[in-house]
Amino acid sequence: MTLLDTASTTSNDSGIPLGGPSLPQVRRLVTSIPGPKSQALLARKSSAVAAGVGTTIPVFTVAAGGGVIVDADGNSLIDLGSGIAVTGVGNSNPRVVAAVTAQLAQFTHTCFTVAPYDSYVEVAEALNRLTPGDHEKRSALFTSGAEAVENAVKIARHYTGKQAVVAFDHAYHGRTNLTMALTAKNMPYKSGFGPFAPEVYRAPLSYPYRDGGLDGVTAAKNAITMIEKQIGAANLAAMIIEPIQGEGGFIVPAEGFLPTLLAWAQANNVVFIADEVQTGFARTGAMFASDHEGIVPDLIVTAKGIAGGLPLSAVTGRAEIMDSSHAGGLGGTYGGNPLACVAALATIESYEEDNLVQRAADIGTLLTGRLNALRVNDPRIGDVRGRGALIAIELVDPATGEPDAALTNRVAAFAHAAGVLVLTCGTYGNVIRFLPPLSISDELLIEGIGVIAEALAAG
Ligand code: PLZ
Repeated sequence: MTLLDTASTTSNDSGIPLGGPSLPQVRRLVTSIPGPKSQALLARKSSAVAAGVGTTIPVFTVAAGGGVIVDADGNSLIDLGSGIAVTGVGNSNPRVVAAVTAQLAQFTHTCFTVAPYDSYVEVAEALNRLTPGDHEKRSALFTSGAEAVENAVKIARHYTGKQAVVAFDHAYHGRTNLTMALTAKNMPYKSGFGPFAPEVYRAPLSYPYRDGGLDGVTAAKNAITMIEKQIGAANLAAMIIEPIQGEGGFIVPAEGFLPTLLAWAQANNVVFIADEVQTGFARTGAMFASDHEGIVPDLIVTAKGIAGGLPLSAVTGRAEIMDSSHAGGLGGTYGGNPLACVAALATIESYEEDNLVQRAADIGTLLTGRLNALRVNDPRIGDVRGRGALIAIELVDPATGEPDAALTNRVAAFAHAAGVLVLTCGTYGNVIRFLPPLSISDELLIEGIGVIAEALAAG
């Protein structure tokens, strides 16, 4: 059983293909996008689903696996988004399907804080082993990324007895009340949804493409000065940062930025929280993005890629910090649901046994090579950046360097119409990001980038 097993296609009783790696790995359009069935479903969505819940591509999924998504009309699209960096091991990964199917027949829920089960403990052990640093660690499991971020902040406040929290420019940490406060971008995440949680402060980031290439240590010192002058270390419980910013535009900070912040935090009894919700689990060509700079965060928040598509998140960190909260202080009905836990164990097994860290690194080499080749002849591609299978292009007006969100939207719309699912991001809405499942073939990746090239040529 491999990630790209091309066994014959199977389908369910209604003739709808089953997902997983046996789906034909092709881009194939049999209708325009959206086709008639998706159009009918979109009309039903408008009358049944709240308008605030948007969608990136106007088609409805019926099956997915390997590197494709099949829609209700039978179109097979190249998946360059992984459901926002979730299905690293591929949709309906056979290991995950087998583990979840077996668990479904045993029990579906008891609530770990009521009647515990071993898979939760095993996930905690795996996280303690895999996350950076070989010190004594503990983990706690939750359901969404935002919920885990909230818990990391709770734990840091309880441990330090302090209240203030620093987040950074361009940060994204979620949509709940505290995480909206931590998130930087107003539209669409925050506008009209306040008031926001207090004691959240924002520090400047290192953004090499837009800060004149300021070196990482200087950029960190600027942030530290702001923190010392405006908040004071004596009031600061935690500093939270994505080692590579995700929604903010796949911004890789200059070398030295993260280690300088971490050293300052540790010298000042400030808990350093790495939000690896988007960057974690092989995605960047290392098990965690923190590994690229050798930093060992006090707490690390994970979700998305952890469980092959089932909802699970975690906070992992130093035992003395994690154990400081009283029993009953952390929890939640669904945190560490048994289906999600066995999915995580199967997913982690796939990352390790299918060599997906190396696969992500190879995808990065392929993507950056092709995108940099496009950039040579196209000055609208201002920057190509990222690590591993987390790569982006920032589109600009070549004359002024100003962000070009309109071009970005046109490129994404062209790609969607041509059967390539690609996501945008960035504070200025001018970044196209590539987050393919690590189960995608090189052929599909190359074809997908070819469509992006056509989209750019079409302007
Ligand atoms: N931290 C770094 O990337 C989720 C959000 C998409 P949840 N990013 C995708 C959207 O429009 O809602 C994310 C993240 C980082 C936290 C989160 C939040 O994770 O599982 O969406 O709550």
